[in-house]
Amino acid sequence: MRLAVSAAAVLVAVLIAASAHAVVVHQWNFNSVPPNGNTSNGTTSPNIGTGTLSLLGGLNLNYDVGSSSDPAPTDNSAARLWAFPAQGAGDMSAGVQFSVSTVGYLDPIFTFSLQQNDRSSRYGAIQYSLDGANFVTLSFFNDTNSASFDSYTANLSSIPGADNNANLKFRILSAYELTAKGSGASSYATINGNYSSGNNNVNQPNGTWRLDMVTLSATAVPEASAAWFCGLGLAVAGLVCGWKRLR
Ligand SMILES: [Ca+2]
Ligand SMILES: [Ca+2]
Ligand SMILES: [Ca+2]
Repeated sequence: MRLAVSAAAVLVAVLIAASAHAVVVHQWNFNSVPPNGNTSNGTTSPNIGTGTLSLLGGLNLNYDVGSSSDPAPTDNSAARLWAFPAQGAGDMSAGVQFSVSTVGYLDPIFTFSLQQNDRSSRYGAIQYSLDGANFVTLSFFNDTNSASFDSYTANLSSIPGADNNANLKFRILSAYELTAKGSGASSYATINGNYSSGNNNVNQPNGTWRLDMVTLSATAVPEASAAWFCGLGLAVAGLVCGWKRLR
């Protein structure tokens, strides 16, 4: 009996190892469905999964050319965030929030591609929430090339509360230089030193961020382990029944 249990445990371990790879659970590529050949329109509905997006701090959203990290061959849009707060106001309040349930999944990793124009805040923060209400700042980022989309990652695989969590949320927020660096100005800093907030003017663009390929990857809770525990429960029940019958 003990030998059979050990063999079964080894088999289950092998099955779990074989099935434990990250998959995309939620993703936003912001591209029109179906493609319509116009990158100035798109959608905030996820192309994978059931997550939701919301804007924070009075931001507006429209669409512009997307990131090269998006494999879409045509009609690749990014979400263009604009109407950021005035200089010296609204530190860590303006940005975008993603609700990304991990029910049935472990070890979530949140990634996105972001282009920050040269009149926007070069500093930003990535926050997460396990209860959907209280947010923790995980890291800050500092853009050094306003022309490029850059990839950012928030890895929550070492935070057990992020697993199998219906309330998991992430925020990407603009931040003061002092908040992000721990030194410098208590206001927004840009790459060219010319911060510009408020509504967008096409001829004199204000600060904008372009966001694309927002992705929540995670590992499915191994079904093999659930089957194993179920089988173990039946085996124990059988032994108890058998033992009672013998008495
Ligand atoms: Ca896109
Ligand atoms: Ca489009
Ligand atoms: Ca950049």
